Amino acid sequence: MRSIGIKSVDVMGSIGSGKTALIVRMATMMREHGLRVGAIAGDVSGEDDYTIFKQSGIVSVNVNTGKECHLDAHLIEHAIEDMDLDRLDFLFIENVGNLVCPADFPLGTDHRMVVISPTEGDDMINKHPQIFLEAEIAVLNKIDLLPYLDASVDRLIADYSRVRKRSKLHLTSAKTGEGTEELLKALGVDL
Ligand SMILES: Nc1nc2c(ncn2[C@@H]2O[C@H](COP(=O)(O)OP(=O)(O)OP(=O)(O)O)[C@@H](O)[C@H]2O)c(=O)[nH]1
Ligand SMILES: [Mg+2]
Ligand SMILES: [Zn+2]
Repeated sequence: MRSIGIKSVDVMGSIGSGKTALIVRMATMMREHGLRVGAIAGDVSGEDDYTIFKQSGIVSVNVNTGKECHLDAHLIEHAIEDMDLDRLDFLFIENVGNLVCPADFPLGTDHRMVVISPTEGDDMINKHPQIFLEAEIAVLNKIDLLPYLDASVDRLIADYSRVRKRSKLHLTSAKTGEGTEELLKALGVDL
C-alpha cells in the first residue's frame, strides 16, 4: 500500500469501543478537506459496519472472517483487489473487535492503533498489555461518558505509560469530536 502512495491504519480494539464511529468521524473530517478515504470493515459476520461506512459516503469493502477473530494480511490482499486504490489517499482497516489476537497479525499498514473505552472498565490496559505494545497509537474513546462511569482515567493513563513509556494515551469522543483532530495528527493527517 505504501508503494502506491496510500497511507493506512489498522484499527484494532475492544468490541463496541467505537472503532466504526471514530473512523466515520475522522473520515468525514478528512473528506471535508478534500482527502479521498476508504475503509475495510472486518467483522466475523454481517455487513453492519460496512453499511455504516457506505452510508457515510466512504469507499468501503466488507470482509467477513467466519470463525477467525482477527484479520490477516492475506484477507486484506484480497479485499484491496476490489478497491480502486489509485483513487484513495488514506485507508482505514477496521479489525475484528478484541484485544487479543489482532496484535499478532500485522497487516502491513503504516500505523497500528488500538481503541478502548471507559465502559469496559479501567483495567483493559493492564489485562491486555501486548496489543498496546504492538500498536504505536492508543485511544480511550467515549470520554463524553466519563462523568457517568466509575472508570479511572488516571489509572488507564498510568497503566499505559508503564506499558509504553513516553507514549501518550489519546482521549477522544467520536460523539462530540473531542480529540479527533489530534488523533488524526498522530496518523500523519494534518487538516
Ligand atoms: N457516548 C458515546 N458513544 C459512542 C462513542 N463512540 C461510539 N459510541 C457508540 O457506541 C456503540 C458502539 O460503537 P461502534 O463504533 O459500533 O463500536 P465498534 O468498536 O466499531 O464495535 P464492533 O465493530 O462491534 O467491535 C454505538 O452505539 C456508538 O454510537 C463515543 O465517543 N461516545
Ligand atoms: Mg465496528
Ligand atoms: Zn484471532
